[in-house]
Amino acid sequence: MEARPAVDDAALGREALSVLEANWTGTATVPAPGLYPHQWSWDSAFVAMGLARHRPDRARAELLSLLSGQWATGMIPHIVFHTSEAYFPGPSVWRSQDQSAAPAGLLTSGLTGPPLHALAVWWLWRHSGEPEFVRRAYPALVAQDAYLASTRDLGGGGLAAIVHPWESGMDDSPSWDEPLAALPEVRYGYRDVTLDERHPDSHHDRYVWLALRYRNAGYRAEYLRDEHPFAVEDPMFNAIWLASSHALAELAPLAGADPRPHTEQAERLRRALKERLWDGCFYARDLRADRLIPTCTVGSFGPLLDPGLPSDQVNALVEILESARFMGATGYPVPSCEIRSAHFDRSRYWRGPSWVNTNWLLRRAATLHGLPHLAQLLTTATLRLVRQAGFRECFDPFDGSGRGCRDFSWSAALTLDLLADNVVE
Ligand code: 9WN
Repeated sequence: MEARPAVDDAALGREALSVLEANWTGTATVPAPGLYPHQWSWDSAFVAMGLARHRPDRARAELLSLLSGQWATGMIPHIVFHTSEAYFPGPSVWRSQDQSAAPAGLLTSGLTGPPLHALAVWWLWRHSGEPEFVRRAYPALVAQDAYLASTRDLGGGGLAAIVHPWESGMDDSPSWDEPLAALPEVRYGYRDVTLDERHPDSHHDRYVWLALRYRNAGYRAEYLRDEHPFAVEDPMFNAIWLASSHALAELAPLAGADPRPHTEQAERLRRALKERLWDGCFYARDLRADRLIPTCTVGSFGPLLDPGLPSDQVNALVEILESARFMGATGYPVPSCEIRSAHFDRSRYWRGPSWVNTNWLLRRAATLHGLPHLAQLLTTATLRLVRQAGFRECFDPFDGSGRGCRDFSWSAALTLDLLADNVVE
């Protein structure tokens, strides 16, 4: 454990705000200086939610700047490049400028990310009002929803498929091992020092190969449907979409729109998650092999974000989450992979460490299901992590020591939100 001065809540909050100030470029908040020098999709949504009570103006600017990268297809890219700072894979890999659907004058990646943005807009609305902002963002959010429902329903069962591990935001999760192993042996050839340093032992050759295949196919929907070799229905990605559908239903009247399509979408997603991914726990489905991937990860608990999840599923998931398979055995919740799995690794990115963003999502889920004890435990333990180790990218789940980069934006932003709610009465 790194030594770190103990700080009180007010000081911790000030530190968090100063990290976010330092990571603000004038246009967007970078996830971390140096390592991640551009704007990432779900990072921006988390940052906006964390800033909602402190800097709603900045939170709105953050989301609008991300939405400016949206493609005409409705796809919100997982990275928007506002500057020319070096990062691999950068604009020369994605070549968004060659795509007529990409925004003019702004470079982006060609993949998408977890669709958290409607929830973020709702969160901002809830904490700061401002119907004008909702009206402005609403059409983009509806277009994103339509894109997922049409272009990404590759399995035809009502769920969206991710077509690259990077789209999950949980890049190295063991859930992708099987579908990645089924790809041909590839050597991309180009060794990128920064990528290898960021995440040693990752499947980088295959990641880059997959991205290039999709790009070379012109990011076409037909190619994804008929040829792309990686297509996975991920419970967390779809649960976030479901949570955003509920949010859209509440935002619709503010934009003068009918909430019903969004309520129906949420119900469709709930049914599809159960039919396609439930087997006592939620698992990812490999569409190319047509089977469930039998590893339980923190993503398995994503469907708890649905306030309408039936109580038998809620109880089963909470039992697993609190058991010695997950937070019952580690000092610091929530390990990103079940600890008894052969894939568990306490130090490897998304294969064991605990993350502030998934803790925050599960805390929200616990609140939605009337589980205040679990919500408080997640709040307290997450605050303990950042107090002790700083705003690190992720943390060893056993001893709480920091992993990955420092001054990580979503760790700082969500700390602000946890502090705001952590009022002891
Ligand atoms: C690839 C920025 C992003 C997060 C992801 C995290 C990591 C990128 C990388 O960093 O992914 O998109 O270089 O590994 O896995 O969740 O959005 O913080």
